[in-house]
Amino acid sequence: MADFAAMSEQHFLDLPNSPVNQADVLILPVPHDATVTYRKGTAEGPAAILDASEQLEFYEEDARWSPFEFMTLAVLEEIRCRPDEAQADFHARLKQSVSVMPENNLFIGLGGEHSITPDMLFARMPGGGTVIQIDAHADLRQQYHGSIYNHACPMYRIQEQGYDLIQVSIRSLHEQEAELINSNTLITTFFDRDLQKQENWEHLLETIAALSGPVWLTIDMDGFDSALIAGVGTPQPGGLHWHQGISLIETLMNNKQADIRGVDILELIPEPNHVSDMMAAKLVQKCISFWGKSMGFDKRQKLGAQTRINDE
Ligand SMILES: [Mn+2]
Repeated sequence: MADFAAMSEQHFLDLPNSPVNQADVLILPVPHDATVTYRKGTAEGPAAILDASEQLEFYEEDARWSPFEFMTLAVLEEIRCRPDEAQADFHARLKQSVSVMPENNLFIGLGGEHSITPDMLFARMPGGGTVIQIDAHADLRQQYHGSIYNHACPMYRIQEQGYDLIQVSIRSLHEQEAELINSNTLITTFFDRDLQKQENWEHLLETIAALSGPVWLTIDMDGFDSALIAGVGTPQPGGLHWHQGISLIETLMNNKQADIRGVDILELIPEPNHVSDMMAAKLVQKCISFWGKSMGFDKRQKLGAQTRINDE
């Protein structure tokens, strides 16, 4: 297990990787792009996010600290579908790989397409819990193009297992998905248009602040405004502003009753101008910063990853 991380040649913020069982943050690249239906390229997402992270400052301006003065991290060796590997076998292997990782850390999966979320989530919170999904699409199709592993289906697989689901920024769905939302009391959907009203936005943040128990946050990049994030495969007009996304993450990470079992950031297609890549990288940084500050890691000794390099 310990040399899992040592084998990885990828880095976040250009920082040194710690052994997996000593890292406060685990970042798993999953460059998987098997079923995307419109524009391809999500397999390049994880590497683009890690590349863009080199341009971030160590100082995180919202929580006003440098998380990696105090925290360690490990970018894990990526998990990708082998040539000729069946989709079911790949997804089972991904779940198995994540299930044997140490648990006392912040886990962040980088996609890749949205089909990878159930595997990581089932591995990290097998006993149930709440899933917060930022997404333009409901992703509640039972199957699509003949596969339950299509990127239109992950939230169906999750609600089917009895997890509570909170959907945010939804603005495109099939009639059957709308019927499922109406009939399944485990699903709470905050439609994008409704979130334009301040009272509904505040209700969403209050809902997140009141969560308890295991929680997973899945961020499909198309949940954000496509004028801001052009680098997605299935763009939809409307969507969250940057600062709304940050407020949501901050509210979740500051909720001490919530046990954050993992985050995933998915469906990025890198863009030549790097705006979308940078935004995804900065979302990773915000998750780490808010979570670490909430855990009180700023009171630790300064023995983090950043103290092992010279950033001048
Ligand atoms: Mn999605």
